[in-house]
Amino acid sequence: MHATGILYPRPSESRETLSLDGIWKFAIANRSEQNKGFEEKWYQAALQHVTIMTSPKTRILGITLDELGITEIFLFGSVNYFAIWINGVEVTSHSGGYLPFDVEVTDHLKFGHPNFITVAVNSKIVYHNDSQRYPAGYYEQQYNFAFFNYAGIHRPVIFSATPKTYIDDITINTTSVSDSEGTVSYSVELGGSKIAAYSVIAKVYDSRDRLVAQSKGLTGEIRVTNPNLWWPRGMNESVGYLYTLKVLTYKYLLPFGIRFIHWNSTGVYLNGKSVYFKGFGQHEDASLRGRGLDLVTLTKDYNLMRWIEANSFRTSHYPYSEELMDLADQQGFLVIDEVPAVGLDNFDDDLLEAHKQALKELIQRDKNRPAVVMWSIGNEQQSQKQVSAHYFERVSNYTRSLDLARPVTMAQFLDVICINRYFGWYSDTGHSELITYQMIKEVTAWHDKHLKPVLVTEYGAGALAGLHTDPPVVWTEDYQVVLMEQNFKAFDQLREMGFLIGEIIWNFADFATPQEYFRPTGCMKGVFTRDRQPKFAAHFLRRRYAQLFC
Ligand code: BDP
Repeated sequence: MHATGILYPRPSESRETLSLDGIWKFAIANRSEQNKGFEEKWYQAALQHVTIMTSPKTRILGITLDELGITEIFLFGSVNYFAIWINGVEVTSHSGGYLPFDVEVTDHLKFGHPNFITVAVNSKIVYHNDSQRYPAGYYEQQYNFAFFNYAGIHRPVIFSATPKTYIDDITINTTSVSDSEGTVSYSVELGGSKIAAYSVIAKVYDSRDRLVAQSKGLTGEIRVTNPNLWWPRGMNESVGYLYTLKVLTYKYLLPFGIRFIHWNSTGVYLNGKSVYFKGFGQHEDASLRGRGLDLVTLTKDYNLMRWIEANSFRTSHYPYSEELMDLADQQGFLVIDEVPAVGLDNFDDDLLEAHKQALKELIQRDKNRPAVVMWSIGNEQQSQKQVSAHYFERVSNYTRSLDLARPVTMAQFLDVICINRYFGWYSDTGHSELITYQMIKEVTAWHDKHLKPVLVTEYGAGALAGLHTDPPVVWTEDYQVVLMEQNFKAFDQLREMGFLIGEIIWNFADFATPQEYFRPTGCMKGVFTRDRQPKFAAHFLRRRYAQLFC
C-alpha cells in the first residue's frame, strides 16, 4: 500500500522519473450517454478506445539500491475529476480536481508488454434535468462559481520508480530566525512495504551547493548560521533565496527557504517585518490551453507580475500547479493558497468531510513552500447563515491542526479577514464617487468587529480592451481605471489606520466563465487580456505598485 506523502517526483540517484505527457487518445461520451464509457468498458485495453501513445512498458532499470526490488508510482498532477485504470483494472480514483494524487502500480504493470492507462474524466458537478424543456437524457450543468468548469487531465502525469523503501514525505518548518541563526525542524517519513532500518541523514546545502548544516535521524532540528533568509520581492535585496535539503540515503532533494511568519490583530510579519500584499487574484486559464499547464504562459505571467511590481497572488479559487508554485518560491512571490471551496451554502457533514480532505491534500502538498504564507479555506461562502459558524469553526481548527505556522483566512474564526468588494460595480454600478467612502467604512467595520488585520482580496471592474468613453462608463477601460483610482484613495487612508495588510485586484487577466448575458465572452476584469496584453489599467496599476513599499 502506498503511503500518504505526496512529494513531487523529483529525479535523483534513487528516483527515476518518466513523463507520461503527450497526446492522449480521447473518446467522448455525449450529453445523453454519460455512462457509455463505463457501460462499454472503454477501460479495457482490447477496445483500443482510450490508450496512450507512449506507455510505460518497460520498468526503469537503473535502480539497484535496494535488492528487495522497486516501487513504481504514477502521480497525476490534477484530474478533474475521476478514476484511473491500468490494463483494464481500476487502480485508483480521486474526487475533486486541482490536487495531486498518486498510486502504487508495481503489481499492475506488465514487464515487457504494452500497458494501457485509461483515465475517466468528467466535469459533472450538479445536473439539472427538466423534462418539460429538454429532450430525454439531456441535462444542463449548474454550478455556483464564476469560472469555466474544465474537465480533463490538466497537469503532468509522472511515472516514477524508487527502491522498495523510499522517502515518502518530508516536513520542514522554520521555527526561529535571527540575524545570526535560522532554526528549521524537519521530519522524514519512509514508505514501502519493507521499511529498512537505517539512519537518515539530512544535509542542508546553500544555493551554491555548499554544505552548511546537517543532522541525523528521522526527525531533528537544523541550525544554519548566518542564514540567507527567504524574502519576497521588495522587502529585501535578496529575493527568493532557497536552500536544498538533501535527505540520504534514499535521496530526495527538497528546496526550502528559511523564513518565519507571525501575525497579530493588525498585521502579518515575515522575518519580523510587516507585509503589505500588492498583487492579483488569478485563474489558471489562457486562450487555447484552457486550464492545461503551459510553461510558456507561466513564464509570461511571472514576467508580467515582475514588470508590474506585484509581490503576491491568491490561488483563486483552487490550488495551482506545482510548477507554478515552484516559480513563486524561486522568484519571491507571496502566495495565499486557496482550497477548492467556492460559494458553499449547505454546510452538512458530507461537505465538511470533503472540505477537510481537500485541505489535508493541499497542506500535504504545499506545507514546505516558503512562498505560501496563508491558507485560504474558501471563497465567498454563505457565511452570514447561522449554521455556517459552527462549520467554519471546525474547518479553521482543522486547518490549524495541520499547520500552526501560517495564518488561516476567510471571515470569522480566522487570523486574517479577507473581503471581496465590488463598490461601483456590483453595487451602485457606475457610481465611482461612492467607492472610497464605502470601502473605508466596510474595511474599518470588519477590523473593529473582530480585531484582526484585513486584506482586500477582490475589487475591480470589467473592461473590454480598446473600449473608451468620456465620461467613463462601465465596461470601458476608462471606468476600470477610475474605479481603481477611487479604491486606491481608500487603501491609502486605511493603510494609515494601520490594519489594512494589502490590496489584491481582481483579476490578473480576463478568463473564461460559463456563458452568461452579463459577461461578454468571459470575465473581463483582467488588468491584462486573456492573451496577456496590457489594458490601460496595467500601466496605472504598475505606477501604484512601484511606489507602494512593503
Ligand atoms: C467574485 C468572485 C469571483 C468572480 C467575481 C466576478 O469571487 O470568482 O469572478 O466575483 O464576478 O465575487 O467578476
